[in-house]
Amino acid sequence: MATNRTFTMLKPDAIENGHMGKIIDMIINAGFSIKAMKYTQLSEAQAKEFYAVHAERPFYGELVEYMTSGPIVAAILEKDNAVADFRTLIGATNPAEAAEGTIRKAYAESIGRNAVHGSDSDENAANEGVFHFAANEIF
Ligand code: IDP
Ligand code: MG
Repeated sequence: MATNRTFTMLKPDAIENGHMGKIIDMIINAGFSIKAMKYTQLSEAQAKEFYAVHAERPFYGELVEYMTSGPIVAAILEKDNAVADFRTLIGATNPAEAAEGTIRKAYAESIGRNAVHGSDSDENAANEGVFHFAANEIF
């Protein structure tokens, strides 16, 4: 995957709260194009593997439980400077600290239930994309 791509998930709280369409609209309006997308639910094993980097953190169990609690939308997005620009669009992890106009400011419930995931590096974006999508699902 080229470095102009990032990976996102609309998390279970965003779907539950009916924000799927509005968040996808914000993403497209910010200039990202959708290269892959699916509506799915993570298994416990998938959520544990996806967030393995946080395995030692006190919130890991809660995070896995939350991320498997309902459907998500997974997507690969393309734009110049995708990883950094998408982190700017989603805002800080804690919505109390997220800037006006960001997705988390508008839709996150809390630091844990924060509506959306965004990759933190080109390397992780590539790995996370491959984790969720087969080659023939990426355009
Ligand atoms: P990020 O999603 O902004 O990159 P990370 O630090 O990578 O934030 O944490 C991954 C996810 O773990 C967060 O998006 C959030 O859902 C959850 N999380 C992070 N910190 C906390 C916390 O202090 N309490 C509960 N959940 C947290
Ligand atoms: Mg992160």
